[in-house]
Amino acid sequence: MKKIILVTGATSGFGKAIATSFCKAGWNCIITGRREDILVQLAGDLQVTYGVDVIPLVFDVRDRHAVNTAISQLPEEWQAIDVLVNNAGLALGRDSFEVANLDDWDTMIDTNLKGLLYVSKAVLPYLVERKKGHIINIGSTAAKEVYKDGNTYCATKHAVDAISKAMRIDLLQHKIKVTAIHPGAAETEFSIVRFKGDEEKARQVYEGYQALQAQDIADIALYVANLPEHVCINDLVVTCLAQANSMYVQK
Ligand code: NDP
Ligand code: 8X3
Repeated sequence: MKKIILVTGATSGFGKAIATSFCKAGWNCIITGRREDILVQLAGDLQVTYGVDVIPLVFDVRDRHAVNTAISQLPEEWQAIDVLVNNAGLALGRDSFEVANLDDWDTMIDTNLKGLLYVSKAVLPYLVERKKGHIINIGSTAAKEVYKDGNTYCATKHAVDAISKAMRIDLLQHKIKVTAIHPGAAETEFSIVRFKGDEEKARQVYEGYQALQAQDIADIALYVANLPEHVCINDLVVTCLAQANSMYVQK
């Protein structure tokens, strides 16, 4: 029987690469995101290319009701989820605390933290029932150190770090693994979203060094998900060679 993975934020970047890598490895896949056209197209492509089953679930992770409805109504054969990847997330703006935008802060907190909580709570009953499963939370190097003008984005990722540790303790009794993967700068749509469509500003973030690529994170997710039953990588920080931590990149 094929294993099942649910990946949030699969319309681009890490999520898309993770969904693709797991499908390539023969897993059935539940992919989620808000952009329905991209999600449906990706589901079709993955099914045809890799001969696995893929279902797209369109919801905004900030919408608790929509999250619950979509996940609780999964057909029975899709409820045996082996791995949940909480990946959907974003940064909005890179501004000093006193001028940063409160709406941006709300969106980051609602998406990166509350969205992750809503999806986890909705999926958990399926894992608890089977007394097995693996939750992989995508944090960031911004979960480990705060950098200038990163204020609330860093705070949401510190919260992902904390909640991953807390989940690990509480879910041990159900034999559920919890892994936090903390990537450094990676070339995805992340900076385009952060700088609200300013592609030139986004490009400059990755100028002068070889940043991580989405595939690097997908390879790592596939590795941690395929370890023996008794082995769990709890916390993993990964940067490109040019980056030492969230504050220092050698260009
Ligand atoms: P992308 O912008 O390429 O992808 C983000 C994904 O999140 C998209 O699929 C988007 O889908 C989804 N998403 C965003 N908001 C929502 C929402 N409200 N509801 C549902 N889905 C949502 O960025 P990355 O792949 O780089 O980012 C993925 C994760 O990795 C994020 O949590 C990010 O913070 C983290 N990260 C990124 C790093 C980087 O440098 N790129 C480094 C460290 C961590 P859609 O728009 O269709 O809803
Ligand atoms: C995303 C990477 O460097 O903007 O988490 O924090 S960074």
